[in-house]
Amino acid sequence: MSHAALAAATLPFNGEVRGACPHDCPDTCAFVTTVRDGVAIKVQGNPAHRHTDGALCTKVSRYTERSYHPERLLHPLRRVGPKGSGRFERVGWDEALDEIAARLSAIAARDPEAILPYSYCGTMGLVQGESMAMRFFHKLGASLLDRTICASAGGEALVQTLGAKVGMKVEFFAEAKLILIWGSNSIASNLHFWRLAQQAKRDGARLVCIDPRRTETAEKCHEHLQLRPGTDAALALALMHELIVNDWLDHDYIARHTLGFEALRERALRWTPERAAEVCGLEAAQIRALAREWGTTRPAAIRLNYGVQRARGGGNAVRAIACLPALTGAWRHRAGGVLLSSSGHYPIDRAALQRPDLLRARRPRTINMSTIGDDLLRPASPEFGPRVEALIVYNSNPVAVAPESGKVVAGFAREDLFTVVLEQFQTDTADYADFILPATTQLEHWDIHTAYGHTDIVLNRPAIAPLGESRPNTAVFRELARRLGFTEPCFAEDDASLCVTAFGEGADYAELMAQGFTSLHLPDAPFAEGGFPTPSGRCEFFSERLARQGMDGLPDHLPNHEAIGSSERYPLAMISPPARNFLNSTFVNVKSLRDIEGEPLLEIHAGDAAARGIADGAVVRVFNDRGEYRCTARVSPRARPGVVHGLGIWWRKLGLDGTNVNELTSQKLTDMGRGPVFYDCLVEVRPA
Ligand SMILES: Nc1nc2c(c(=O)[nH]1)N[C@H]1C(S)=C(S)[C@@H](COP(=O)(O)OP(=O)(O)OC[C@H]3O[C@@H](n4cnc5c(=O)[nH]c(N)nc54)[C@H](O)[C@@H]3O)O[C@H]1N2
Ligand SMILES: Nc1nc2c(c(=O)[nH]1)N[C@H]1C(S)=C(S)[C@@H](COP(=O)(O)OP(=O)(O)OC[C@H]3O[C@@H](n4cnc5c(=O)[nH]c(N)nc54)[C@H](O)[C@@H]3O)O[C@H]1N2
Ligand SMILES: [Mo]
Repeated sequence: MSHAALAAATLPFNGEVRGACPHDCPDTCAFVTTVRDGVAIKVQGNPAHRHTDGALCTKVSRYTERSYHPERLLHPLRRVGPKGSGRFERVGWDEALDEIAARLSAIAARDPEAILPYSYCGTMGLVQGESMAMRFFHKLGASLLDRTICASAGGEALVQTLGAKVGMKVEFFAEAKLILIWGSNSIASNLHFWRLAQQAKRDGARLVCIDPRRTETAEKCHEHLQLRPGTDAALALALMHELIVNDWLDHDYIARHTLGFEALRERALRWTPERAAEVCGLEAAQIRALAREWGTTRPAAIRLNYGVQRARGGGNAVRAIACLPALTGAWRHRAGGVLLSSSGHYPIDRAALQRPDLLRARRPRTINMSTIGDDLLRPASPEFGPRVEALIVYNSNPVAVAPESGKVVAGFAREDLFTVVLEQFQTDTADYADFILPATTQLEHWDIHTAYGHTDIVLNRPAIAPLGESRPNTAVFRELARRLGFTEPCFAEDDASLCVTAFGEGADYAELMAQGFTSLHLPDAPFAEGGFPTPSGRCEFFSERLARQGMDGLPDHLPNHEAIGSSERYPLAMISPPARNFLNSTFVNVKSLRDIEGEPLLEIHAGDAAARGIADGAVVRVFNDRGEYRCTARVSPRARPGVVHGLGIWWRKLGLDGTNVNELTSQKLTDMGRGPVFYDCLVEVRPA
């Protein structure tokens, strides 16, 4: 189907429009928006899409409340007060774009690498994400951004072990007889997988949750291993130990489809359940029992999620866990194996979308988004290059979500930094902008979506006209390109056409237009006969590529940067997983959802609370050398002794003292993938 057919699709004044949930969640739901007299009146799950199964989460079923929110940004704004004061005046689009273009041109004339884009997954769409924006920054020669803030440690680990971000087809979890839910609060952050796990449970499967927090998911599993944060690799190695000594191995699968078993065997034999139990804070008997289950149940599957890889050894942990299915030949069955992310299955034509050829011979430096605090404060130097002079933020709220907020805020507060923020709302980040440009929401623009928790493509058609003067991200970069004199035809491509460019011949657009989604054609059991997309074609227990980089070729347990017991002043380990009714920092400003969450909370074990004279509901100071954050203590059976949970990610300005939990997190990085270590953070807590 040509893009003309997509573009010809007009906005209905009345009717139903098929779309896609844009949020950063494995489920990527297909939804249907009901429009009456040009107004979206409700958003519902598309009943025809089996992964959505007609049901949306609480957050997205309130999507119209977000789109029509009284605080939606509807006009371009220019700063009038000091940086961060949040005081702005209304300006016209032409005035805003002319001034932004002039500022960027002047900086680019000196050194385009002084300009930095900052974006993440406010929308997961391929069009409103990195398409026109990347073309613009490539042509400009701006610094590149290493987009590491969420998943790069685990992603890199999958690439090194399985060959790509690939795994089981999610639908077959329903047929498994044992499911390990590992580092995932599925009920909160992967709801549509949880429905499949429930189906498996009704059919007799055992569910085991591995999580330092007793989450709502952990409560509903048969078994919960409440380990210390950042100790998963030790647990996985001890499971291997037991598989080996009890010979619960698939020798044929190992011989034909894996690499490095002998070396892994030697490593794993050093990890007795007793040794791992000591590290993990578990009982050796629990580890033995889990190994027996994994070794003797067929089919057996692991729903691994990104919670395990937000600590120093996160990459190694994912590598160790990803080895478990090959050891037992679990991959032979379509309901066996592991799924962390399915995003590597999609044939996206990124070169066509992002046009890296526009860089020509230039090779701009790359800045890691997870250390944006330090990088904004860094002076020019031969190693670093020029000081960052301009920042263009879209699809992200770094002042709230990036680690070590004290530094991030200090960087954004630089009066000599020129900051443009494309946003739907006046977030903590938008407060620091020189210009805020109002962005459309998913109901108002075209996009096309892959998923990381299933294997369908979902198309998003606009259901209503843009509210106020808001514009899609693509429109802003097209206009800036024109003002900077970029004449390549790719800067004129419209959004419907970009949807087609994303996959070209690789997707069935007629089906996408007709039903809103289309499935990739993949085998049910992708690695039943091996065929891993690694260099060796095998599941790589030992990775030559890692060894060549001077790293350990085998997975191992790496203690946290800030391991429990390593500091006398800060004895408590803090993790900060998402609050169920927010999506990262998105939805925090939707009052009905904020009312459910109540206020920023710190969950703490009764023993730890009593030792500090902290009563349930008391306001506490949570602090370390990086900063201090005040919130309300919830003495809670969800916390194990020694571990506290600062549920995220509140807007700073909606918190008790204008900060949030990232005031405490560090800019240290993971072992692989240069990722952040949000869940590797020691603190102390006192009554306020
Ligand atoms: N409702 C809701 N859904 C979301 C999000 C949201 O903010 N809210 N965020 C979305 C995004 S961006 C992502 S990346 C995913 C995140 O979802 P997940 O990939 O599931 O990751 P997290 O929510 O970070 O953590 C999941 C669980 O891991 C646990 N955990 C923390 N540290 C460790 C550890 O060291 N070992 C183990 N085994 N477990 C640990 C946490 O307690 C938490 O219960 O969810 C997406 N879905
Ligand atoms: N302490 C702690 N910190 C964390 C985490 C944690 O677990 N603990 N999780 C981390 C993880 S996993 C992630 S992924 C990051 C998430 O960090 P971000 O990707 O920054 O996610 P959000 O906080 O949801 O902010 C996205 C912003 O994009 C805006 N947006 C949405 N759609 C559009 C659009 O079409 N155009 C424009 N211009 N803007 C749009 C939204 O309004 C929202 O303000 O946070 C990380 N930070
Ligand atoms: Mo994420």
